Amino acid sequence: MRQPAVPTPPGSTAELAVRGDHWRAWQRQARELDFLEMAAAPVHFVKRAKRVTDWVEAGYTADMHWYARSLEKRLNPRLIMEDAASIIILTTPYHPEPVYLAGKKLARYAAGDDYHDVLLKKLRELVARMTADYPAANIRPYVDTGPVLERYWAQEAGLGWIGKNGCLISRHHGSYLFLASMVTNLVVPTGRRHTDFCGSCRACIDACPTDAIVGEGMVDSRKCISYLNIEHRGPFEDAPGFDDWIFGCDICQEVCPWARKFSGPSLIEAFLPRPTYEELTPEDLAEMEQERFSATFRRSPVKRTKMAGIKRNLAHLEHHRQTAEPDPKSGTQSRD
Ligand code: B12
Ligand code: SF4
Ligand code: SF4
Repeated sequence: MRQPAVPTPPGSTAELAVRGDHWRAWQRQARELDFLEMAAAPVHFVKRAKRVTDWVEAGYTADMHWYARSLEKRLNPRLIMEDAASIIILTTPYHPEPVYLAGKKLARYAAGDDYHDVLLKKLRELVARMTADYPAANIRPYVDTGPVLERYWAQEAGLGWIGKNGCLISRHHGSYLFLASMVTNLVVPTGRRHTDFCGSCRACIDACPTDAIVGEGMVDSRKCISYLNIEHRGPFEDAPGFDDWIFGCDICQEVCPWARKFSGPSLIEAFLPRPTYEELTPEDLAEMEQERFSATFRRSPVKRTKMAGIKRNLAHLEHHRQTAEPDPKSGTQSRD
């Protein structure tokens, strides 16, 4: 895709230039709201956009057709907000220890309440404060809910780098982090692009059981367990084993030395694991009726697959457990 010129935002006047003391006060408030870090990058047309267009053109979006529809906005934030000047990214950790649902592996990010709801609420509080300080401000907050390349902007803002596993990794906090973003016409103090620290390591690429990491930082969703057991609708055709993951997958982070060494606890109680999940048996889950499903997974990201999806995933794990063949990656009998 040709890189269009990005004009200077029309509103970059004194009333939109944020003073350092205001910025620091907002960062303090962000910490009080349980965000770990808050940093910003100046708006520009995404560099190395070909990586993203290649990802779409290769079919790596699988059935996430909404992604291609918003591609131009993802590459050029001025299509989201004409006078956008800065993109602000915030991080907060989720629970870093293994989590189980009915004895199966559950992605850590789904241990507690849905992060979209929890973080958007916090973000809106911050936006209210920022708008009170700068009435001419236009601020759009997103938590995975808008056409924003959140990991890209996090790296541009200096919060970490996009690892070969595709995740944003912080040198101080690992990668079990949620990202939240704001597109704004405010001109805020910006950080410096973070350099990559993967070096010659390729542990994530080697550990991915379905070979879904097809290039450095390039994940083919069609092969990724996290896509298949969360986003895919309908029955699985020729799907691989899921290594006992019932919802999501954390393998490419579990093996990452940065995630292993630097992950800290979640700061938000709503993200802690729910004890009821461990008490459930596979039979409970398989026989669950809608009413109990809705109560058990109230406010949880697991609801995204709906009851039919989670039962399908469970049946898939059970099927693979029965037909398990030696796992070529570990040389041992596969668990699923
Ligand atoms: C679509 C999507 C998915 C898809 C596709 C994943 C993917 N890798 O793209 C699926 C469903 C598979 C998925 C899975 C997961 N996701 Co997801 N997902 C998204 C979403 C909505 C868009 C991501 C996207 O734009 N992908 C397209 C690719 C092309 O974009 P990109 O990787 O950013 O592209 C950059 C790199 O290629 C990089 N690059 C350029 N050149 C080079 C060169 C090298 C050498 C490298 C390494 C990189 C690099 O620059 C490109 C431009 O930015 C974001 C939210 C958002 N709005 O950003 C969440 C998001 C990325 N997901 C998130 C999470 C937590 C997950 C899971 C961990 C959940 C789980 N446990 O199951 C897994 C991780 C799988 C993985 N290894 O990536 C978090 C990640 C937080 C973090 N610390 O990084 C996000 C940011 C949501 C959030 N707000 O917190 N996800
Ligand atoms: S989330 Fe799992 S399946 Fe997807 S790339 Fe990472 S290790 Fe592979
Ligand atoms: S496992 Fe190694 S290559 Fe993969 S993201 Fe972590 S440091 Fe980078």
